[in-house]
Amino acid sequence: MTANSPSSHHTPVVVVGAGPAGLTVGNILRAASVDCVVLETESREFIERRPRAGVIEEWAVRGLQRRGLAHHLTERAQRHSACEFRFGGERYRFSYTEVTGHHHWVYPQPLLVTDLVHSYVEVRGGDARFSVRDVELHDLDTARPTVSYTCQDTGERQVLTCDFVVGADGARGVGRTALTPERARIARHDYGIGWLALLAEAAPSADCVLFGVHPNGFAGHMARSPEMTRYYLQCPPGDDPENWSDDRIWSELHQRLGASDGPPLTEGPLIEKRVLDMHDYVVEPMTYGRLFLAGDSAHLVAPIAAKGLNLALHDAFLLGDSLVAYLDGGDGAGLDSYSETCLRRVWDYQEFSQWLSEVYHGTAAGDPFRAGTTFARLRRLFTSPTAAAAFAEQYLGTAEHY
Ligand code: RFL
Repeated sequence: MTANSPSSHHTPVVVVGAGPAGLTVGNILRAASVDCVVLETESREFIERRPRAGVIEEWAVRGLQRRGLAHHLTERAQRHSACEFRFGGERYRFSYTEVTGHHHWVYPQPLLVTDLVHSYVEVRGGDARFSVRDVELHDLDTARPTVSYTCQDTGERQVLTCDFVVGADGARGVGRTALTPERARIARHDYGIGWLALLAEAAPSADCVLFGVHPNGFAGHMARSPEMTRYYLQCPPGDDPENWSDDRIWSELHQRLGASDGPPLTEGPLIEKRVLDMHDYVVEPMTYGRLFLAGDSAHLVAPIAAKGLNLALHDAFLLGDSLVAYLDGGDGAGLDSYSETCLRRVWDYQEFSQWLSEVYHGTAAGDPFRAGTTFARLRRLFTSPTAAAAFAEQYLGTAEHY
């Protein structure tokens, strides 16, 4: 099929993927009256319920606010000012707000996606096409790329011609696969570790994120809402969630997050149980011709330091603003430097995740040397104000320059 077929249509930007990255770009374009089409393989109902992230950095919320996208978030999200490490049966609270004056926002990703879809479709009149199939990208190295897809309702093949394609379709989409080894380098890192990711219909058991550093393996506790808590348990990579009965899960959580003076965990039904293999990748550069990747399609960061959603938003702000500058006024400087600017923060966050991974997992590696250095890292956070300030800056993403 060609761009001249009867079902073809032109729009300045096609955004592939309605996750936080794609929807934020779409909203920025629509706010500047730039037309675009957002294509999404899942239904609207599905993406508005898909549970994932929850921790959003302050600069990212400010970025959403500046673009009129954080109204509900700032009304409903919780602010967190500390995290707590638990090891050797003791609690070590790290009050990052005391160190930096900054905090984290906790707002479930499905709520953010719901807000972004609503703003894009109902408020800004954006064109979003859900449940599409077989999306393909063509002619990306020309000034007139096309995107084709099959419409679920009619079964017909549709073609969109455009000036730019935004590949915001996550880790398994077509955006990343378009960046073949001849077009970009993909750097990968595998931690060789799995996490059993759990969602419990249970109130959070603490007013902050908990990191359990235990000889059995890492355990994490992250509030999502007053009724919902995310837990993680380190497990072998590729482990079958069926190996984890509810009783085994709660028993391990109690052990790994236990502390002599800590209140017991509040248990509840486990509504999600899946194994995530901890790995990262970075696509460099994040662009090819008229294709610009944003979010997880360009860089996957294991949820160790809760950075993925934040990086997706960072890309989207830069890309949305740069596309508007180019399409409105012919200023291409932002698009030219887009990949390089994003990647500086991406690599910084990847490095921090790697550092933190050793803190979480080092004591359970069965290697007394790694256990010794892990405890040294932990002790340093609570004895050295300089180390504490550096950790807080990385944890909150508050460095002045990347
Ligand atoms: P998304 O959210 O994956 O959205 C991509 C969208 O593209 C659609 N899609 C396609 N659409 C059209 N054509 C195709 N061919 C398509 N293929 C796919 C998908 O259906 C989807 O709707 O990517 P985006 O926008 O880049 O956003 C990235 C974030 O979702 C991700 O980084 C975070 O969820 C990662 N993450 C966390 N990040 C944080 O910053 N803080 C956290 O606390 C945090 N916790 C997590 C997480 C990710 C997790 N999982 C499931 C991997 C916890 C978990 C369990």
